Amino acid sequence: RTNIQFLQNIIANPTFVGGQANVDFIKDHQELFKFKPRQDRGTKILGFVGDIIVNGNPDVKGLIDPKKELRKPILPKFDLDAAYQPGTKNKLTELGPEGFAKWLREDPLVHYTDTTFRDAHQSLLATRMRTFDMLKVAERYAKLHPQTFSMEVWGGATFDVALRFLHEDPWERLAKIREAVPNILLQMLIRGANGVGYKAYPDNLTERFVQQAWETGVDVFRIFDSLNWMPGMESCINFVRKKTKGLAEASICYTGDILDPKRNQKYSLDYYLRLAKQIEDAGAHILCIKDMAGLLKPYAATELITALRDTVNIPIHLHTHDTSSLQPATYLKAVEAGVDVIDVAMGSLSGLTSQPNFNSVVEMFRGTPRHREFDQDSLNDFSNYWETVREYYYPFESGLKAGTSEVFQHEIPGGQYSNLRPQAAALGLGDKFEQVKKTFADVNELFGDIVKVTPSSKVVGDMALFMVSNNLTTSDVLEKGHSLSFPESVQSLFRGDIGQPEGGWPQELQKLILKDEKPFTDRPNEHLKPIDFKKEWKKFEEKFGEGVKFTDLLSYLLYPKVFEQYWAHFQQFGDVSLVPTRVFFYGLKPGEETIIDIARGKSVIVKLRSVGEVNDDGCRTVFFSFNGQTRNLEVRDKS
Ligand code: 3PY
Ligand code: ZN
Repeated sequence: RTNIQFLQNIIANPTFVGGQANVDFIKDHQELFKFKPRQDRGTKILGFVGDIIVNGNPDVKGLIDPKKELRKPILPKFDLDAAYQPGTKNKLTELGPEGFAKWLREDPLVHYTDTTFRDAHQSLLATRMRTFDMLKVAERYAKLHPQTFSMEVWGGATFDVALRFLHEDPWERLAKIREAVPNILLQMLIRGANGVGYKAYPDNLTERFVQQAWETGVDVFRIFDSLNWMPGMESCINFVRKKTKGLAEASICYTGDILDPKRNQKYSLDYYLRLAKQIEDAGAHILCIKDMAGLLKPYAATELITALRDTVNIPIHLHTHDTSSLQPATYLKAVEAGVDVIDVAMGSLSGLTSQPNFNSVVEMFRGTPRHREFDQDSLNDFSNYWETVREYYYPFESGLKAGTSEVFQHEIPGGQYSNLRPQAAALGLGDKFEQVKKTFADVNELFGDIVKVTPSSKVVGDMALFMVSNNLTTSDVLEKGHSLSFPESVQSLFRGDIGQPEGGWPQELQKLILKDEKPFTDRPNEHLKPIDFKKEWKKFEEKFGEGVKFTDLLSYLLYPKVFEQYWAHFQQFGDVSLVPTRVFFYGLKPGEETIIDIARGKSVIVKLRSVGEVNDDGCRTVFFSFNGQTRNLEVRDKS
């Protein structure tokens, strides 16, 4: 590090930069040996806390209610010395993926996936749940509920949001959860050829990503394609099979309504059965029915699950969102029809656009042959913990107060709902949200009735916002399309960048959108140059300096700009995932104190004494007590 600082000093030296350095340059410039003292972790974190106190967290700016009372969460009761009981992770190691899948298909009791650490907060709180709050209870959960099938903890939007808004390293999150949960399968959501992004990536990047995810802690890879396009999933299924000893769980995204003659022309029972067979033939260990918007109604579940059990031999995992509030009934019917695993979220983070209520669904089956026992008191302890924690995230609530059957019309995925509203508000369309939802449905029809899930749903949302902003109806689009400049994501969709929909794109509209550009129908990934990892690593290390890890390179290759910002923040403030959530979002008030565990077994006690006036340099002095010692910080006031 000293050598690096020395070199940095040289290249920043005006004589050197001016090209006048001679052989005596170093001898004549002793200041080159003056190094800025390295800031320790505590000082960096204090800098972050000072910045939040003076400038606020930009992510919650304008959304804070100063009167809001935030209680301290109570951790679930737990015997600290308890040992981990063997769970599904041990079973997978013992049986291998094929044997495990067979065991699962034959197990008579219903299994549960807990989505609290991923989809629940993605769908209710705009994906903002921090590692800090998860780690407080991860070990307890694993020790108290080892009979859980899996915990969904990673992937989907969490990767991007962790880096972009929470300034956290998603890989560190995964590694820490793995350490706390060694006995239960950890699950992630991967968007097939689009990885955890919104576009196609080179195949060898997805392959390395899958391998790294497995090595860091993922066991179950839930793979889907946002248009239910098999070529978008096949390579990913193969990567899981080739590079990991984990489970490839490939998905069919459910859309329409197989029992409604108006909605089942294209997305019929036969359509789903055909896909299921293809998924089994492609080598998936588990079939997922991914009902991302919560459209699978109870009696449709009976038909679908019964027919699927007859069509494939692999186990079936059902995922839904309770936006309509009907979905516990769907689980009832699905379990009766033989579904193997269902997705649920901890009580206080369940319902509405999230998954059905774990605690209550378990009770629904009590006394029936498929009931799996869970300690209800303990589940409720966890629910109470999350209820208090949820309050810290109130700026990210979607505002939806009750279930809505509107979802059967607009078909907006649960994970998108809580993001679409702020997206609309950012464009000044906050009071036109009803129209945005309606237009979302119109766009779907215009696009030829497509599967809507990230990233295709994001494009439908972009188009709906574009139409509402510009006061356009679907007939306007068809009439004036040749002179419209469509959003980039819409052009990309119709070019074939994220795959092909069932039945192809409506051709007239495709011409209007692409103008003279030619679409393609093969895999978009095949148009991308493979990554030369050796070369990229060298460039990456040169750019970001020592201290970077291979996982950082993967984050950078997926989200270059977002990673750059994350890295700059990390250099300045260190690992801010360690800061308690209340302080992370709201800072400290004079007299308030917080404890930050900056490393294993090392804590600092930070107390805010007062904040000074803005001085001539535009800074404020923040007076802290830091481990009992007075510490003053100069913080730029950005207001
Ligand atoms: C995601 O891709 O993030 C989803 O949750 C899709 O449902
Ligand atoms: Zn979901």
